[in-house]
Amino acid sequence: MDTSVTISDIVVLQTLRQVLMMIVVTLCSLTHRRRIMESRKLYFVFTIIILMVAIIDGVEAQTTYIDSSNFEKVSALQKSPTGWTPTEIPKTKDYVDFIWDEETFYKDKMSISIKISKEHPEEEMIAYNWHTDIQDWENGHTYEYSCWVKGEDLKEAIWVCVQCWNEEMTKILKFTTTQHDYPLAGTFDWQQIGAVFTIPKDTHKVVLRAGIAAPGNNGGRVWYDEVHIREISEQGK
Ligand SMILES: [Ca+2]
Repeated sequence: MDTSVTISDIVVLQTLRQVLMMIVVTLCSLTHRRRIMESRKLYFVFTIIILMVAIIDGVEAQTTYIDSSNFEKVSALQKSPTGWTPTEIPKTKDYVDFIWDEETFYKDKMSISIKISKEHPEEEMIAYNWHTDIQDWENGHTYEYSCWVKGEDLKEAIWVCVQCWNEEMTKILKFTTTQHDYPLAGTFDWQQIGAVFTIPKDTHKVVLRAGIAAPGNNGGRVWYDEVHIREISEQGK
């Protein structure tokens, strides 16, 4: 029986957790004003809610990732997010900002962002992205990646994709992207996206890219936070 927890399961659990915590806060507020906790029934409801929140936290804590990025600073000397590199193109560098952002983030204190100027040349079709090499994967195994994203003034969908490369780095053996299942454009608040991929034999490098394209997204901006990759199943299972 497959007991793995998918992205949609985690989103449902997180939403349920938020609702339960709101009920707890409301109950605490009522207690303060009306001594309502003298009721045994309400004590019982309060206890059940706290237990459910603890169970949800336990399910999330059991999720094991092969690779994760939260984009937080490890040391004061660090100049860029650990393991991540921007695609910087000399002739358009004045029109694109790759930002390690301390003002907008989904969790903790930092995220990564790409901001494309309104003046970016119209004739340059470029897929700007932050990218990282995924670690600790195995050929033939199936993995799920997930990421929280936020967008502003985007005309074309943002994407998070995975490329499985051959040894010579001349051919992509497998390409997976979020664009079809999560066609997110315009201005939108933080939400979680992701996809599932199986690594073909003869793969030597697996690269995850998070980005937006110009000139379609000129004047737009995207943020990424909490990137996770976890194994779904081993070969033959
Ligand atoms: Ca973060």
